[in-house]
Amino acid sequence: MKIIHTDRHLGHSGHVELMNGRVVPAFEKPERVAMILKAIGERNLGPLIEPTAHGLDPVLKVHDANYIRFLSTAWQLWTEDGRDFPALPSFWRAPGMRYIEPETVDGKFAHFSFDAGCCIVAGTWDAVQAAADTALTGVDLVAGGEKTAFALCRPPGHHAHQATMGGYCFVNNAAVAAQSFRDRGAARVAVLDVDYHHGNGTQAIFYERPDVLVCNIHGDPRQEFPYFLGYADETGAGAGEGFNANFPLRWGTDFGGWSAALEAACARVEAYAPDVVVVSLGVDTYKEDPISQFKLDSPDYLKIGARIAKLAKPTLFVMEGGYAVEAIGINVANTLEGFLQ
Ligand code: Q9C
Ligand code: ZN
Repeated sequence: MKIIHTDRHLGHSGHVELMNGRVVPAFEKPERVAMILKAIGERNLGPLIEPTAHGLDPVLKVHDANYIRFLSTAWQLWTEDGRDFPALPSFWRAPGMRYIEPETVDGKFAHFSFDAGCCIVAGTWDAVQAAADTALTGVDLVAGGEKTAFALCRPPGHHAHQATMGGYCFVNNAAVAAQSFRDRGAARVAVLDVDYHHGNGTQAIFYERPDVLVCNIHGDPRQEFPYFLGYADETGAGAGEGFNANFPLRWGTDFGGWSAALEAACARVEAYAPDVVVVSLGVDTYKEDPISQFKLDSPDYLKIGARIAKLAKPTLFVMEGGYAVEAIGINVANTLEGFLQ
């Protein structure tokens, strides 16, 4: 399996987030990728290849132009006022307020974000573009006939909406990939999101469309971020009714409960008969994850990979979350190895 990777993610570093009301170093950090590369190398899972440049057109098929313009200029706007430290929003819109893009930098950060999880530094935009190119290069490989590929995207993407960043995500790499598969001739694409957190952005982007099935297994939003999407009664709308499936699970869920949800999600994917599957691969379901509350253990990821392989579809893995840096490489490599066996 080819692994698509570039060191351009390293520019997105030295950033911060809010944890329990305090400013702390970001959990979503470059060391995550280093550990994944180390484990992949030790297992000989496949060659590393560099992403190729795809430009912004495929990104603009799922994101608003005003939002992408903001992302591309945010650091400049932040620093031209003399701020030489990482950029964070500290205002947000409440329901009932106007949807208007303000002129000033703090107003724009408020307009285009839903939390303080998307800190922007000098190298963030380049890393975000590189992550989208990484996913799109994976699409090239799988649309070109490879059975599978792993897009080692960083930063992750599944929390990003059409015009909103949040949850460490700026551009929705998996959604960009799913749309690109459609544009390259796939009639039906299934997104299977196994990250601990609900993939609210991916769900929202495809919610009214029947051509992309979105299935999510995640922490119950009554307890867990992103809180306001990911409930079981969200089944799609309009032409997309019936093409969204959520499997929320309570804090403390172990592999017994989690794998039952995976089986149900895989049954939905099989009934849909997609041409291709995009897996939003987060391993923050791991028992030692510092911000998550499920109880999966490292050997469980071999079984997850094997169950996804049983779908017997061309499959693009897109990296999402996972913050237990010591184990993230083992857990990702186990998933891919379980798939390949
Ligand atoms: N500051 C992904 O896994 N809230 N994103 C964390 C601690 C946001 C996770 C609370 C979690 C976002 C891609
Ligand atoms: Zn996550």
